[in-house]
Amino acid sequence: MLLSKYKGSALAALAGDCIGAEYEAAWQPVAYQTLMKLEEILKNSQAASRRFLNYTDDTEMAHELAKSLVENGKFVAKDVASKFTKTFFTSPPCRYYGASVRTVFEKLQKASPFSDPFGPASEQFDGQGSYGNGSAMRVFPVALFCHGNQELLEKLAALSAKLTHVHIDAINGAKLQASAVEIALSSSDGSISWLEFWQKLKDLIDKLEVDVPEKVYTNKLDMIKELIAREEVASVHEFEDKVGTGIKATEAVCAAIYAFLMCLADRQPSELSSLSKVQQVVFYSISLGGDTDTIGTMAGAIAGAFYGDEGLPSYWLSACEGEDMARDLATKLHELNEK
Ligand code: F2R
Ligand code: MG
Ligand code: MG
Ligand code: MG
Repeated sequence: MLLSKYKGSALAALAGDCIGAEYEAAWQPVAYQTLMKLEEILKNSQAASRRFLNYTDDTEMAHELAKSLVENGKFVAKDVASKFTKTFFTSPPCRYYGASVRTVFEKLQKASPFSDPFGPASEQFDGQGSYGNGSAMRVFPVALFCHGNQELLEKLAALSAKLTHVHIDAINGAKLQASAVEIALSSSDGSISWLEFWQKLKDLIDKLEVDVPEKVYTNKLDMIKELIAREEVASVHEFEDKVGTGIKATEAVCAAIYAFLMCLADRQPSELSSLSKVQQVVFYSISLGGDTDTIGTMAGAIAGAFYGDEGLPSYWLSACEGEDMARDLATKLHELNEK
């Protein structure tokens, strides 16, 4: 069962990125009908037209991080920085990296062989660091690598973030997202309520934000609880207004968590009822709009870790570039964790 959860996490993360990327530039809610139309296309697509959904920076960086953890059996900052940088400069334009992170890779490349892997990130935005969601979008392999060791998970989530993102919100976003995947790996459908899941995340963020004046995650998690608990489902516009779906880690990470918890609470839209639970989470997260590939990949990583890979249809996965790599890395991370 644990192997199914590892594969579920990596494969649903991939599907969330590949499917979400179809809508990322639209910056508006995605109608359920649009997503169900894509579902029909995927279901009926012939083998010849398979793998037409490209993954983006989210998956590319997650896979490089996973490869490094697998090859070294531990987190090696210079190696991850080297893999991120080499991939950035050799990947096709369809990866759509964040606008400012290029500067980090240019500086890392200039200072090769990566003598100061954390230096360039700490110079971003006049020393403030990036608060983009790039730290969290790629972090799920850390959760798979550290499963059962929360202290190590938080340490490696922070270190992997700091290679490109040193802003406290980006670091805490990576810790929160990785912890959500860990809670999902450690529990099962029926064994935990949405409120218990939420409470575990709230306890963590209370600890992480104890010295953070703004407490953005604390406030957004409280808002998420309020929205899920109330009778009327929030419109996507209300959600965008109160929590957000944008490029900030504080928005996209909370949106992914909201989508997962809404489905765990059985409050998913009836339009998606013919789908498996993992599919529902991925589609629901994308329907929120905004940074759809990133919200989709993070919601997918949590949902796949919770429900396993059984609910992921082969017609979804065979449409996605990177399926074999995702499967292989999940299997290797599982083997490593078993040792
Ligand atoms: N870049 C994209 N999507 C662009 C859409 C492309 C579209 N498909 C098309 O056809 O055109 N997606 C990817 O970027 C996000 C992850 O970004 P990351 O790695 O966090 O990058 P970066 O550059 O560090 O931050 C992103 C932007 O956030 C703003 N920002 C961050 N920190 C800031 C600060 N301290 N002060 C002010 N602004 C800050 C800047 O605008 C950055 O450029 C994911 O969505 C991934 O999918
Ligand atoms: Mg992306
Ligand atoms: Mg907004
Ligand atoms: Mg994105």
